[in-house]
Amino acid sequence: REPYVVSGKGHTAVAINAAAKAGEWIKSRQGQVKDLGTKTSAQDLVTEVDKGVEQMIRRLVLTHYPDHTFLGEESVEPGAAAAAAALEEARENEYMWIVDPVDGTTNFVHGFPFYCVSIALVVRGEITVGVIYDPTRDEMFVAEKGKGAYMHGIPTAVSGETNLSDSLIAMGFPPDREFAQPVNMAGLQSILPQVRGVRAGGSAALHLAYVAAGRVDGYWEVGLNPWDCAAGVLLVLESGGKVSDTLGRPYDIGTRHIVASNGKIHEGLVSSLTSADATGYKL
Ligand code: 2AM
Ligand code: CA
Ligand code: CA
Ligand code: CA
Repeated sequence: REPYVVSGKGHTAVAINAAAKAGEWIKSRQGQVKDLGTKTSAQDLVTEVDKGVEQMIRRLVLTHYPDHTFLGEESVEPGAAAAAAALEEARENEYMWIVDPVDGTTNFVHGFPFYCVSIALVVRGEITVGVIYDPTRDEMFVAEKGKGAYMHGIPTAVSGETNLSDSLIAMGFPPDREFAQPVNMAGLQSILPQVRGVRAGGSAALHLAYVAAGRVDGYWEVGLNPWDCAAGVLLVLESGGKVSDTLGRPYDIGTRHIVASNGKIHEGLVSSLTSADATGYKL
């Protein structure tokens, strides 16, 4: 394997190091969860590994940058309102780390090897570093604002596909039955007949990394939080792709309903979701 580091710059090296250590630990715990709990619903899972890994990453980051703000999924009360409030508060600091210790907890719990660590650094509202690490495949995706995106030293690039009908599309089903499930069913019904295939892997961050790497042509999901998206969004943008909300408006760190693609099929995805009233927004 090529070294993980894109440049010698401190922030990126710290993010990569934390993601690598965290990922190694998560992988070693697969199949050995001791404390399985739930959050907003019986489908919204959390384990001692999610909490422990978040503490580990927090320590690794704050040792280097004690003045920075650390926003981690497991340190925020569950629910959209608490997430928005935590983001507002964290935004007051110039430097904000946004971390999802395990993205794809349900997969992790079941031993379905599709989960990752996601670490982003936001500087004055701009995502400047994005790191996503898949410990199962030992794949480290790294993006730096203005400097491109890489996996183990090799630049990642979105696909060149221009036809929706030849596209492989990823989506996600967050475990929110009241809000997300009806929206997702409508979206799936609209998009599935128009494309080559649809995949729902269960990790928003890893799906975004796969858009960046050209492994899928596009991806959409509603009801996400900043820690699911921030790192992956920079990966997609630095790989030549496009990210917006489900109505086609520019992505912002508070965007919850997201479309990411190679750019060429973006308009098709957005208009399909809009015409099916599957954007997650009240139209
Ligand atoms: P997680 O594994 O970190 O919780 C699956 O479609 C995606 O939804 C995953 O990225 C998953 O992240 C996320 N997710 C899980 N529970 C959620 C919830 N209650 N609300 C919003 N997103 C959630
Ligand atoms: Ca979670
Ligand atoms: Ca997540
Ligand atoms: Ca998580």
